[in-house]
Amino acid sequence: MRARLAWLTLLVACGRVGFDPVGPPADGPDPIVDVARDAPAVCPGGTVAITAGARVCIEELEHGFDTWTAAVTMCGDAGMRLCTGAEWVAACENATGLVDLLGDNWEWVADMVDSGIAEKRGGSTVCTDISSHVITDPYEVRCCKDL
Ligand SMILES: [Ca+2]
Repeated sequence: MRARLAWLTLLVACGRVGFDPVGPPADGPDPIVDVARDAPAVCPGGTVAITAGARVCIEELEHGFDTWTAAVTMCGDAGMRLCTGAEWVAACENATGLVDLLGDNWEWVADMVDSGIAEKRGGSTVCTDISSHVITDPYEVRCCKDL
């Protein structure tokens, strides 16, 4: 009897046995068998995982010069999006394996500074340096994807 009580106490402590006055959701997944939710996410090939508030995958290589609007479209067509300035800086300060990120040509990021003017990064040797330019001129592009 004491062993059964100890076992039951352990199950309750682990959340395997309990009292649910409401009951499970009518159409929701069973939390015990929903293992996919906890499966580790992996960045696609050619990208590196960074933490910029949330976990994000950023491309290792930049793309050639394009307008800001074309950059948004290109990243979207690849199932990604243009990196935000914060993501770009986080990658610059913490990630390894990224090519031509700093001290190279400027790269568009998603942030708009004003109507028709967007932010760009990477054209200096300091990660936090920022520039902006009219979106119709071409600069390099690097895409991100939520992890
Ligand atoms: Ca670059």
